[in-house]
Amino acid sequence: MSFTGRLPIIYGYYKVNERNKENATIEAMALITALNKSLDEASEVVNIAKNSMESPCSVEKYKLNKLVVSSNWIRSVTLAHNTRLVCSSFFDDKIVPNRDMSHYIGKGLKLVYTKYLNPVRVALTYTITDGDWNIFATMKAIDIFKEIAKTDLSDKIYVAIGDDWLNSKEQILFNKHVDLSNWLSFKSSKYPFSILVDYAAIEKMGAMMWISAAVIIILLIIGLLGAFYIVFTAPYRDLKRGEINNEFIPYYQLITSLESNNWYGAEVLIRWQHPKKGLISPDSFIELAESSDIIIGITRKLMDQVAEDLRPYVHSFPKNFCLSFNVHPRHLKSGYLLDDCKRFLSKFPENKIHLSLELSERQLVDKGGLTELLQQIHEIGVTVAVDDFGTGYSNLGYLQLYNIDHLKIDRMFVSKISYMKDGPQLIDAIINLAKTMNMSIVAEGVENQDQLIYLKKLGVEYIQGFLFSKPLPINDTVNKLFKVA
Ligand code: G
Ligand code: G
Ligand code: MN
Repeated sequence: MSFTGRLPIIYGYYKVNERNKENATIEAMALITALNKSLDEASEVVNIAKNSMESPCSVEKYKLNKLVVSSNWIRSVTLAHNTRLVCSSFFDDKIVPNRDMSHYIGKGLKLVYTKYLNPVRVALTYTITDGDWNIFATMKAIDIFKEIAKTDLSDKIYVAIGDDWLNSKEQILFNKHVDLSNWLSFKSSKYPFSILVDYAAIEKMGAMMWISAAVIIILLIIGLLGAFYIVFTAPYRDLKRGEINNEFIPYYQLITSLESNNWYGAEVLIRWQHPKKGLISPDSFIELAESSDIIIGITRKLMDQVAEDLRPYVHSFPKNFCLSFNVHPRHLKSGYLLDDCKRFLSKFPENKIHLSLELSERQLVDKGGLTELLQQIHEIGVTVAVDDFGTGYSNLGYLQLYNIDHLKIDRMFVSKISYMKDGPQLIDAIINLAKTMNMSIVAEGVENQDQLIYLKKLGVEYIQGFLFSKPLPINDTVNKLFKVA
């Protein structure tokens, strides 16, 4: 049965069996109609053949042959005196005269095996008796079962004639002792036969179909879940692969010190050197990375890569060159951050490098247990910056609580400078706040002279932005640092 043929099964076991029961009834009724029709023909043929009783076979044989040829179902018609062959459309009475025909002769209907209906082995005979005479017609079992044999139910349907049952495989089952209580039985109103249907077997078949449908559905669900898993976790798995293959690389955005008129340091900004998609900006992947602990591994590897990048040049760096990393709260909570910082610093000569951690403003609020960690971090000379200041919550208590060293003014405030020159600006308040709290100030996103002049006037020391440097790969960073054209 095809898959779509099986689909209705999902309506349940009960429905399946109801449907099978209905189908079995339809098949059985069709079989009764077909068998009645062929027996009508047999009855007609033997009644005509009866007229040949008195004449010699040499004359009548031709008539018998004609009867058979012009019928649909009848394969032979035979006249016997008692059980002895007298004349037949099939048997040659001259070669085997007086042959015993009792095997074929029944009371009305009979199922017989016959070697004469080659290659078919089972025939159904229909006999009428007239005095000492028996006249019978034969039909092929295959002709009767032809249609039924094509259906699902063929092996559960039988034609019962007395104690003999005919199945669709052309076998006669004798004396079948079966408890018929769970069988369907249909009796012909015209001839002495019934159609029996093994309903228990049909129920079993229904159960099997139901189970196979359930299995198909379960497999389908598993397949779908698998597909969803593959589709939805693909970006994460790609990220993991990227981490393993060291595809995350540092870019450096140099920060200028207006006091020393030299480079103060650089912010490390991650990039993904993807083997298929090329260079990817963090906007496309950092959120996913930060949604699990993978951000910790990625950041740690990034720190290692930065150390490796810069170690050859560190002797020529301005004193206390500041390297700042963006650090996620997961990393803070992980318990590894302090060690990661120590490891980073250990790769450089003492006092050559100054490590700073950028924590975004909104990540600092309500993080229990942070005070101690930040104190330990300070103790090893690492400083802490609040990133994107002014975009998060306005609770300022934590600036003091955590002893924050630097305040990075978000570029949103810097970008407004050139448009609103008159009167006090929000950025003035932020700068005043930072000064009051003894924090150094880094202005982000400085793109033009107007902004630079304004910030300088307000006493901002550190400038980060495209005006001085875009985020650059290591080679360009080194070239810019040492002013190589
Ligand atoms: O580098 P870019 O200019 O595209 O930076 C976009 C955003 O990605 C910034 O908000 C920056 O804070 C963030 N970002 C860049 N590098 C890192 C990193 O190494 N770790 C984390 N957590 N965020 C980063
Ligand atoms: O971690 P943080 O959100 O501060 O990252 C700085 C972001 O600002 C990076 O995406 C960096 O590329 C971007 N940036 C740095 N300088 C400028 C600038 O002058 N103009 C603009 N539009 N973006 C900048
Ligand atoms: Mn930052």
